[in-house]
Amino acid sequence: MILHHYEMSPYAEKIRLMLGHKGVPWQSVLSPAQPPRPNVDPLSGGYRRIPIAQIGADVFCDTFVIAQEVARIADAPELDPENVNEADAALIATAEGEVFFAAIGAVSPMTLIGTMLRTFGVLGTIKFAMDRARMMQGATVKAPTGAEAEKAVRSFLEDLDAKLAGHDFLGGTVPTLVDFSSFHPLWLKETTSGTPLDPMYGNVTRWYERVGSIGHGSREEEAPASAFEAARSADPRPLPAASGEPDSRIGTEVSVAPSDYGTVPVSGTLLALSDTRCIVERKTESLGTVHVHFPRRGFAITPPS
Ligand SMILES: N[C@@H](CCC(=O)N[C@@H](CS)C(=O)NCC(=O)O)C(=O)O
Repeated sequence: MILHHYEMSPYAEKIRLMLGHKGVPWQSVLSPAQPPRPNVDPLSGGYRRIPIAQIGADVFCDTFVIAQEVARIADAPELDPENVNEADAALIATAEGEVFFAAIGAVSPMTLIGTMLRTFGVLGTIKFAMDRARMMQGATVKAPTGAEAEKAVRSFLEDLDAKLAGHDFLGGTVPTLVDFSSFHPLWLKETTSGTPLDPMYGNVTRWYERVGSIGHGSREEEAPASAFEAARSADPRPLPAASGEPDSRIGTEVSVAPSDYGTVPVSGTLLALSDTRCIVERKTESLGTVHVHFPRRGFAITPPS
């Protein structure tokens, strides 16, 4: 698996830890923290968010489908988002929704600016802030700030602390998807604020240490050209067998885009649709035929824009 990511990306951290946990060797192709991303756009067709994973000429957008691929490669059904129970699904939705956005809003603006300046420099900080402001314009999610954000993080920590009493992991004795999905928003808060988690939540801080120490496993740096070559020299894998009533959109040109934020559409021919995934074919001059996989949930499939 090739992972297109940047170091500071919390969603990428979720996948890096899953790969490390399962000992799946992976190739890392680093992306800039904001578009333009000529290093990965030719593969995805312009999908705006990070991470993106790739196996040959199959490209996976969003950690829902990436986690499914890791689960498949590692034969680890406990990492597949389709297998989570209702309580874990609710916790994941809170972690990756409200808490993910609150994690930034809960950090004081001065601290945030300091972190950005150290990471991106002055010009980079201005560009980054403008990019993220643009990305959130028209977004259907709203990022809480100040006291509201702090309250959301605190209430999540309290909930986690109670759930972790007497357990090493949220999933019990071994880490499961709910652990990685709950970890990365707190990692975002810790890395942007430069402050460790509140030690008052002892179960959480011990668990956080445990999950963080899993590490990234066998990671190898690659240049974007190697990822392009991997796509060019492979055929997309066979499509999953169709089930149920055929959808009249199969075989037509469509645009697929996230419906919440970073809503840049990817266009191509709709090849396959299941309850949870859609696959779009892109015929490209430089890389040949590429299949791009998206989750159904949180994504809109529309006639091409
Ligand atoms: N639902 C997406 C969310 C991904 C996401 O929000 N990623 C952030 C970085 S961690 C992002 O793409 N931010 C804008 C960007 O990097 O351009 C997933 O699970 O992959």
